[in-house]
Amino acid sequence: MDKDILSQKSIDKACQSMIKKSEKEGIETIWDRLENQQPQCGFGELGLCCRNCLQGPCRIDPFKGGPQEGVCGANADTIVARNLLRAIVGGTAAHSGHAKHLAHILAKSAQGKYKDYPVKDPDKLKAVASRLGIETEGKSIEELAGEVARLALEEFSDKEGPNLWAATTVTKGRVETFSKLGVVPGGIDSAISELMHRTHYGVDADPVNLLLGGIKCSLADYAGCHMGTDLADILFGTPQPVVTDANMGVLKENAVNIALHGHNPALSDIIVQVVKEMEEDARNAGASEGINLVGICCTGNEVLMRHGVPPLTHSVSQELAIITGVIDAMVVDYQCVVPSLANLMECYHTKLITTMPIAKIAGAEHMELNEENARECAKDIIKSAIEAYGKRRPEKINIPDNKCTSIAGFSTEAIVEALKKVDSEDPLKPLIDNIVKGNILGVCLFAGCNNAKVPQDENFVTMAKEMAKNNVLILATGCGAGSFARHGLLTPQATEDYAGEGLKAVLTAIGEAAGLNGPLPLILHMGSCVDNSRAVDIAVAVANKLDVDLDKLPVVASAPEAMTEKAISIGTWAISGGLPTHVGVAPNVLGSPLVAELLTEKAKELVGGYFIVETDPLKACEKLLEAIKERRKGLGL
Ligand code: SF4
Ligand code: MSK
Repeated sequence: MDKDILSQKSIDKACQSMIKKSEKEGIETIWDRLENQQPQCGFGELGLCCRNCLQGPCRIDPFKGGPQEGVCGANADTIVARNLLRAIVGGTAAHSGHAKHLAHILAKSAQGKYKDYPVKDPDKLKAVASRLGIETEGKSIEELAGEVARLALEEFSDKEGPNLWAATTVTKGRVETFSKLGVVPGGIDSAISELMHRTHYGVDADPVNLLLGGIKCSLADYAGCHMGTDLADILFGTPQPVVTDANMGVLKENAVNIALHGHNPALSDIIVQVVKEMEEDARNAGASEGINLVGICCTGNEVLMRHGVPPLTHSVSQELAIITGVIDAMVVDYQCVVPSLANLMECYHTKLITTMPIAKIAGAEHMELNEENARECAKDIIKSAIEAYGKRRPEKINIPDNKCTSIAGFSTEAIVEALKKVDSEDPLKPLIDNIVKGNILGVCLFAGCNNAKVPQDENFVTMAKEMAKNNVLILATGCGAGSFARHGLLTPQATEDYAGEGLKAVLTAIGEAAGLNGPLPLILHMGSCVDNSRAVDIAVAVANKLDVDLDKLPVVASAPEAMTEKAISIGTWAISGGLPTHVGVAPNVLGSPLVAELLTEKAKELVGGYFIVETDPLKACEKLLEAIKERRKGLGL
């Protein structure tokens, strides 16, 4: 295949070699299906197609020559806004569904019913409990866990008053702004159902009111993300820096390779815990190197952050993992798991194992997680992978040798710990001083997915290098962080190679003080998609210390290859939190100039943050740097 065509699909060399292999073997991948879909529907792209009732589907003519209203009279603004809101509600349901699952586990753990899920981080449990206003003195860990879990589950209900996970984790200024706009969410499930209600046939038809509803639901999404992070840390431990390798070169021909994929650590963490007990079985089955766990997408991020499980690949390249011919089982929970994986089972020996009752795939084997007996379930799944090892097809095996060192595990707590090495009394001071002095121009959080419409990783890598050159401190989560891992950007060497002088000096000073004998990595990997909440915690701490609100900080966000509904809900809470937020893929809102203007301009007056839509990565950097400089000016820096 032509090299240019290849790099239009992915700039990751390992992925490129597997794309070539798939072509040779006549196997269809995500990029082929994207091509088969061309031309994609222009109405859909612009957000101008509505099928919210059986009188539709209705389409609005963007060129004004045809109908300007659907059968019910809904115009372009209403239809575009409603469609956007239905994406936000999808994202919110997914993030908070993940958090609710963990809350149930914590509740049962506290009752002594889920023995395999003891509290791993009692300090985090106490910190979360205190933040929520729970008295911690004189209570056992089980009592506290029970109270936190009960409160967490109440946060989904039709409760009165603000959602605690949102209200207790942002600045006072944000709470005031949200209250003034009437967008403070109560229960998360209530926010979800309210948004489904108001986007139903014949309910909310005012685009401004609709978008305010979208902001409210996105704040419920934020609450769900933060709860997801908190509860995962309580149950599985708060991440600390770990060193590992990333990319497909981590696969081992002589080991049983098991890929952990999806989002929730509820099963994957247990698999990591029991894998040692199964090594002997693997060796007896002929796998001389035992069992090799690897991660994909955000489940991969969860086990990378807490256990150093090597990240294999992400998002659009998940099919390519199977095409290596050595993945014996791909164990999936939920979210971002493409159904096409099952098609590959015809050509490869890999077992695709679904594990959640809400996420089955026709053609996959279903081995459901039973939390009452999680370790046994995990062992059964590993046994199944060992069986599959014996069915490998040697002629199909081709492991790319690309891999690079990666450092991950930068939870908020770990970052504060590293800063304490510089100033034990006042850990945020070195960070703030360097922002004030201009050694650090600002902070950028890179988040979100890969998207088959964008050459995989190209926007992430181009933008990170450019922002770092301009002395912007970079945080990353989700598949974006995975992309940086696969391209060697989560290393001290990347700091040497790409950081501007000011940033390099700061990362070196902190790294040396932390005993690393060199700088911190160029980019700090903070975890999975829900862990964007960790980045908010840092920004909120800095804002509180400076006594300004979040919308005054030189902090920006970017999802340069955004894809899922979850990315849309996160982007919406990021702008609501006051951040200029870049998206590198045009969202389906351009059919309404009014909605587009509300999101990219008017939002600034309402919440301080706003969307920047720019598909060119270098131009996007210019705009983000401009936004950072404007904020610095506002602070008198
Ligand atoms: Fe058409 Fe209105 Fe029904 Fe949408 S809700 S499909 S615009 S009639
Ligand atoms: S997994 S939501 S493709 S980041 Fe969180 Fe990656 Fe996006 Fe899924």
